[in-house]
Amino acid sequence: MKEFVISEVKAETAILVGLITQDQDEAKTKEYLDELEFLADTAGAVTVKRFTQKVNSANQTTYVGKGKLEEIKQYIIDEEDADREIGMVIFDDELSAKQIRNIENELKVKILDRTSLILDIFAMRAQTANAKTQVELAQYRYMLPRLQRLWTHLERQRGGSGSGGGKGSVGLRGPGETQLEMDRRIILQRITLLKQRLTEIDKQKTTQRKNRGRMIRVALVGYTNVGKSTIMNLLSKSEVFAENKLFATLDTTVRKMVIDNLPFLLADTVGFIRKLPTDLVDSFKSTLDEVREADLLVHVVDISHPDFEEQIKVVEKTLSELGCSDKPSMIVFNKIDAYTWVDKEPDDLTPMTKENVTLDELRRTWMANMNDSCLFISAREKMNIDELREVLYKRVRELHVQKYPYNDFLYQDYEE
Ligand SMILES: Nc1nc2c(ncn2[C@@H]2O[C@H](COP(=O)(O)OP(=O)(O)OP(=O)(O)O)[C@@H](O)[C@H]2O)c(=O)[nH]1
Ligand SMILES: [Mg+2]
Repeated sequence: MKEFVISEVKAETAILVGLITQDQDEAKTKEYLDELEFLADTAGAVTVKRFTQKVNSANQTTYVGKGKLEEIKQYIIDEEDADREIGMVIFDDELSAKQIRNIENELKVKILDRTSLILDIFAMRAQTANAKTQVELAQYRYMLPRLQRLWTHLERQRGGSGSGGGKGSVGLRGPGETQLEMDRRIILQRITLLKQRLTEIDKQKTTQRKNRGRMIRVALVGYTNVGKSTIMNLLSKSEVFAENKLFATLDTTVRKMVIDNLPFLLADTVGFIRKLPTDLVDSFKSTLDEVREADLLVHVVDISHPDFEEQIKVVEKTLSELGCSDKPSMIVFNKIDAYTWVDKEPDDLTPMTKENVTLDELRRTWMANMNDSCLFISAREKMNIDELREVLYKRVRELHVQKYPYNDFLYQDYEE
């Protein structure tokens, strides 16, 4: 099978490419590329250069315009001449088969896009059979339309050339085509098998979940790298892997928690990210079941991140795609220790920007917006953790009484 796009990323160098469009101004593109660089770093690639281009929309055949592609090509050649090999070029948006093929032909290096890079990280992170199966399925789903389009294109070439022996198809027809068709069939078979496997795992998980008894289920959700696992570890004294990399968590971990005699379940889940295709989210269905079946969502936000407001929107959008918009929820603003702002002098009359907002002002605004159902903590510095426990206890208890009115535990508690 031809290995394209999805390939191992070692300690190589990378060039990043993004577009500045009507929907994505220069500042936004910079933020996206910062994130893409972080993703590349997580995958083990060092970014050496960024290219951006102002356009109305992405070029259908080469993503960037011809001139820009030429510029990138020249850069790669110059670097190679100076003995600095460029390992790959990573594009910030998902590329079509056609775009990949054209760009690859031109640049002659490995081409990745945001999606294949994320999938690469997922593949690296996957630990359990469940996660591995989900990632493999997602990778094939990514590959299939790209193969298919390649194949349709050859098919059309043959059709146009009359009785099969026409020009343009020499060397491509026959074995080439069969090979692609075979690849496609193998991938389809593999997808079916993986889906069956996931259904099996799903069944087991559903049984496991049923056996969990009458307990309220709380899920930590949020953008990647906001501190979900750190909070999980702190609250449950468990040892979930947490680090300053994107997608440290791929598998859900569920821990039984007890606060003041009240037992409930706390789940740590995979982080969300921008520009993640919906069908990819779908591959992680069983991971996300924990979110779907939760009674309470604790949305964790990294308040020290300059884009935290957009991250909140992305998470809310993903949650609504999962049909979870109406669930009881609360927001936990984490990393208050790392929040910074620029103080304005009293006589400074330039307009306030978001960099000038103090933590207190931010807190007041959000408390008002959210009817007080938000909290400000630092999981790392253990600030306001008792408050978090208290609020969690209160919310879980309310939900518990609603859901299991005849629970023995609560009766006991009431008599006290
Ligand atoms: N400054 C600061 N850093 C924190 C805080 N909480 C977590 N971190 C750091 O943020 C990074 C990400 O933390 P994780 O707990 O792995 O985040 P996550 O949300 O589980 O991330 P994914 O699993 O990748 O989605 C780690 O380096 C943590 O040490 C905090 O309160 N303050
Ligand atoms: Mg995590």
